Amino acid sequence: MQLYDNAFSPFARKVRMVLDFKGLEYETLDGLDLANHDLLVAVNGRVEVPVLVDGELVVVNSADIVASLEHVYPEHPVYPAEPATRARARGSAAPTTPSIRSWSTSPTGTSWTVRTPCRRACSRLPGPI
Ligand SMILES: N[C@@H](CCC(=O)N[C@@H](CS)C(=O)NCC(=O)O)C(=O)O
Repeated sequence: MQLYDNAFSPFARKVRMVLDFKGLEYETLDGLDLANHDLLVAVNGRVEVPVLVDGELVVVNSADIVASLEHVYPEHPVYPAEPATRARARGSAAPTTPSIRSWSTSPTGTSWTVRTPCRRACSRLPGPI
């Protein structure tokens, strides 16, 4: 299993925490390292980390990666079993993910990334932090 990762990405960190909790073995690749840019583009047209590659399965977006891991590797569950609690747990992550203003590094430099709630538009404010 291969994780397109980045040390500064809270989304990638979330996926690493789940992989570690489940005791799964994986390799990491810094997807935001310029040297790996083409590799990242090939697996995620949004050019974002994290991306999980598990054989033929390629999953992007941290919440979807966690859901996929939970489905494929149900041992050591990270979601509550009880449906209402599970729905609340999953829903609690949803409002923060699309609108987060994150510090991010990329092949084009370090920037603030602002995402709109619909996640269709993404603009960058100029200048490094
Ligand atoms: N909704 C996505 C957000 C992923 C995201 O924003 N990743 C940032 C790093 S924290 C990224 O790869 N940005 C690309 C860039 O800065 O060029 C998720 O939950 O995985």
